[in-house]
Amino acid sequence: MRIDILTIFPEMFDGPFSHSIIKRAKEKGLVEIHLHDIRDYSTNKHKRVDDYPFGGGAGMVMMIEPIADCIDKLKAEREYDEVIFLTPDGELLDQPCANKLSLLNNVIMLCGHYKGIDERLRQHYITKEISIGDYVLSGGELAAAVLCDSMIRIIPGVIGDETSALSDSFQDGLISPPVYTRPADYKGWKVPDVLLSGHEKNIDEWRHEQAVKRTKERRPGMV
Ligand code: 6GU
Repeated sequence: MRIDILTIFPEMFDGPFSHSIIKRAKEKGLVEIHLHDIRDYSTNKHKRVDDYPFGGGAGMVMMIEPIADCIDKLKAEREYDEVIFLTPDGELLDQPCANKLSLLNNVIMLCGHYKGIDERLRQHYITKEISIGDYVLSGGELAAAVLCDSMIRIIPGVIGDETSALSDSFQDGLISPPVYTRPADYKGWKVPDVLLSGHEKNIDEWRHEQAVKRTKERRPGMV
């Protein structure tokens, strides 16, 4: 998978993409992430990428030209499956959505700022709009990092233990059951006996019951 991210804050991605699973995915050659500073595509001498909204009102709007030029350049180099705009009014990201997106080859992600982006970009360039939840962030960067993580971690081969990503909460429509590790008794707080029993069938049953119980309690709409 190749992901091209258009942003005015490329440094914001330094942290999230240089550790843990995404770092390993990059090292294994399973994903390439390319950051593009939208300001590099500004033709304005002050490198401006935003301007006042027509019709007046508060806030600035991200201009069409620098973003369109950057996307045009990328599209001339390869075919893209989706051009995703990260925006609070987009489709809500959930596990099925991340699963589908993890199958794509080439993806562009556009991080918005200010009051929004010129509507003509949404009409003529954007193929998908995604939000990571019903709250407002300062910009699309953190949302893009979240979206990338959710897509990349489930690419086959990224997580060593193949079953691990599939047993995540939400992957089977259930929240994951509780987990424990040593010591079996910490100051009198004991691990459930069944997990120490070595009885695989009982353990599987217990885990499933716990998953259903948790899902009913925490996400009643899911079961
Ligand atoms: Cl994608 N962008 C912003 N600015 N805020 C958000 C979001 C995206 N998703 C949830 N809140």
